[in-house]
Amino acid sequence: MARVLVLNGPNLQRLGTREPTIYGSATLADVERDLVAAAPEGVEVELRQTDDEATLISWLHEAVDTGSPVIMNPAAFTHYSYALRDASVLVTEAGLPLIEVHISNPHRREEFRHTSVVSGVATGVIAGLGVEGYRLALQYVAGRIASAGGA
Ligand code: CA2
Repeated sequence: MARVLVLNGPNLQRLGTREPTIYGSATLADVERDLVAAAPEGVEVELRQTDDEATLISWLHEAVDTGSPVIMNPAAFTHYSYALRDASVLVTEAGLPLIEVHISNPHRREEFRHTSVVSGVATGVIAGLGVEGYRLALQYVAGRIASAGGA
């Protein structure tokens, strides 16, 4: 059984409760339900959220240690956390995919959101497709797992 970690950064536990014009009305629990339902046989999805940078970094270390592919919405950490970038490098250097997901398209928003310090070290980036972006990321990751022969 391969495990995919779906990691979410600060304030995303509030998803679905405000700013619906930007983020839609789905909650993180809805996203989790959708991903678990979409996961092919042999792929387990574990969704987590934290407001704490150190915790998010420790989860990336855990991904390296357990060989788990990562789908990550770093939220506001995206724009300034060099520590998160460094931890993301560890994931991709271990040969594991790390897909950066944003619900909104940060490039259509305020200037400070136009910079991602994570994108340059991520395997790929999905932005602006709403919460569907998580499922598209899972589809890609599941394909990578399958072509690697599972695990
Ligand atoms: O578009 C995204 O997914 C973001 O990563 C969301 C972050 C924002 O800082 C990034 O620039 C883009 C904000 C997460 C806040 O989450 C909430 C969503 C809805 C309601 C309340 C909080």
